Amino acid sequence: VTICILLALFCGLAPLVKKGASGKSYVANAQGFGGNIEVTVFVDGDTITDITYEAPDETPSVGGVAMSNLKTQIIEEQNSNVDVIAGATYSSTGFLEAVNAALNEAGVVADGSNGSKTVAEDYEGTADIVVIGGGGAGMTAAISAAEEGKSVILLEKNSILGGNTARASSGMNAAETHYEEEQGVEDSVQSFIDDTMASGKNMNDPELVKVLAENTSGAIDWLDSEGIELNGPLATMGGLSANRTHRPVDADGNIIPVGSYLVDKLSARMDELGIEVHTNTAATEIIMEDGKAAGVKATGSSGNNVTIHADAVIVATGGFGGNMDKVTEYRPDLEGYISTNVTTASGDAIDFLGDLNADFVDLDQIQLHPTVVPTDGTLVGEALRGDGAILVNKEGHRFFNETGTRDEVSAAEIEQPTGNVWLIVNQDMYEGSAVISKLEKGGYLVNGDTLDDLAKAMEFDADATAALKETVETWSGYVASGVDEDFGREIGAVKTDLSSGPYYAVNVGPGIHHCMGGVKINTSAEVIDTDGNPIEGLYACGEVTGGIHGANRLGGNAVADIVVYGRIAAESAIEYIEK
Ligand code: MEZ
Repeated sequence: VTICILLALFCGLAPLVKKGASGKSYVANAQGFGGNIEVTVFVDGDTITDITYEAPDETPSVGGVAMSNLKTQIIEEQNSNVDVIAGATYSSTGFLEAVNAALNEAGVVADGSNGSKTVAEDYEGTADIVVIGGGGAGMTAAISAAEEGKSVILLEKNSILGGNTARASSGMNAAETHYEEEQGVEDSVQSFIDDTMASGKNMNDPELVKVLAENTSGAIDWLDSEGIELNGPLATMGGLSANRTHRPVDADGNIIPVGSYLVDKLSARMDELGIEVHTNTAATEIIMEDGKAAGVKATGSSGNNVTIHADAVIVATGGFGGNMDKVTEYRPDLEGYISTNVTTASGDAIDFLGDLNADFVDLDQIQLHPTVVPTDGTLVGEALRGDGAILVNKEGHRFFNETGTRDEVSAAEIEQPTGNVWLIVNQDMYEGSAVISKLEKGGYLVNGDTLDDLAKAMEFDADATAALKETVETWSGYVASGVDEDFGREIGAVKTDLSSGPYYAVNVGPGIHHCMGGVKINTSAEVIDTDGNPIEGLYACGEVTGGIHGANRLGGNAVADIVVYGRIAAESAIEYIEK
């Protein structure tokens, strides 16, 4: 990062680095996960402070206290009133987004991650390819194109890169990979297809699904080649008939959230490749010349005009699950649900692609994820259920197969007395899982050495406490016998029988998570218009597209989608440019 910023400063790009009120050039980079983030502040190209900020245990991982502590600490460390630009490569349940927002509020301008730029003045640039959206799909496309020697400019509406990818916790589904072979998992591309179609209620576009399934193994190899290794223990999630969820681990072998890992690694690679990134920059219009996409018009942070001319445009703006107006336009019944989405998943592409007569499919297919913290939308990863967590209602009873598909489990939760339920794990699961420790650091877990203690922490009455103890004992028996006599859950992948404590629980309920619908594409990621023809030079990938996931997406298939179709969009754009 330092090298990039120094290069930027010494190579005549200085006007793109913001000057603060003090007249100094400044940029900060923050990265990390869980309660810990590392913040590096550069002023005039020199590192002036390099600190690790640990959110105090009593501090929620989202909230004013943590943010103001961070700001104070930066200022104290610097011992001067330097202007700071904070960028974050990772957003832990919105933590760093919140940090950025706080710094912004304090009059400190967020400048995006890894030396990316927010340009306050009108700006005009040219590249071979412009990518709109800096989540996993956009970054994959940008990197793939840059590695083939194309110049790329990426625009991101948020102040940081990552989009909803940064929030994915569990993993990436892939079939017939070398990791599956090494870990003795039997799987097939056909099984991936069958599971995806069944979960999507056959509303999916079968050609798009086939291409997704056939390319997941190659996507894992590509990630490997980028130094992005999903080499942890393979897991399962709702609706999967094999342990095909690939997860990353840290240096100590602890399972870590897939999204932050990907975002950290992909954004670092973008840096290495020198991809020009404009954060705080929202696309408003695709420039068309002679019926072909020829660039993008966007609005920067100060309302300034950003115009990028390019030979091809890749749209990777994500869904609209962060925009309740749009969600309820298509699904009035979802009014009032919390969302796991970043607010910049706002569906702007529906407008600017709609202006071009692009076709859209399944916009009313919006997924509720069953394990979302109802107070703030924090996602509790689905792989925890695959690994052995159970769900109980406030009466202490299990009520459904925890590894059913998301639509089924969410619907079952809505039927429960409060609509919210408890996800229960134990110390066996906590060991080796940074995913669980992250939830604890965030203040989301209650715990108890015994089930009585846990029930007390969950404020269960005597009947519910007795029921909880019976539920766990019965469940342990099912794990031992290999048969869930109540709900027919597959026991194979379960790693603990929950028979011993200490125990931990998190209150969860359904939350708006994924937009299955979006702009229509073909298997080359070309955007299709309402007459059924590709719009020349225009490509789309990731959650902005519709048709891949049908009526219900499988957990872990979005991460597969962004890598597979991000790469395809780049390949198609390159082929088009070179023709
Ligand atoms: O695919 C997802 O949405 C995902 C990985 C979410 C999760 O539960 O972690």
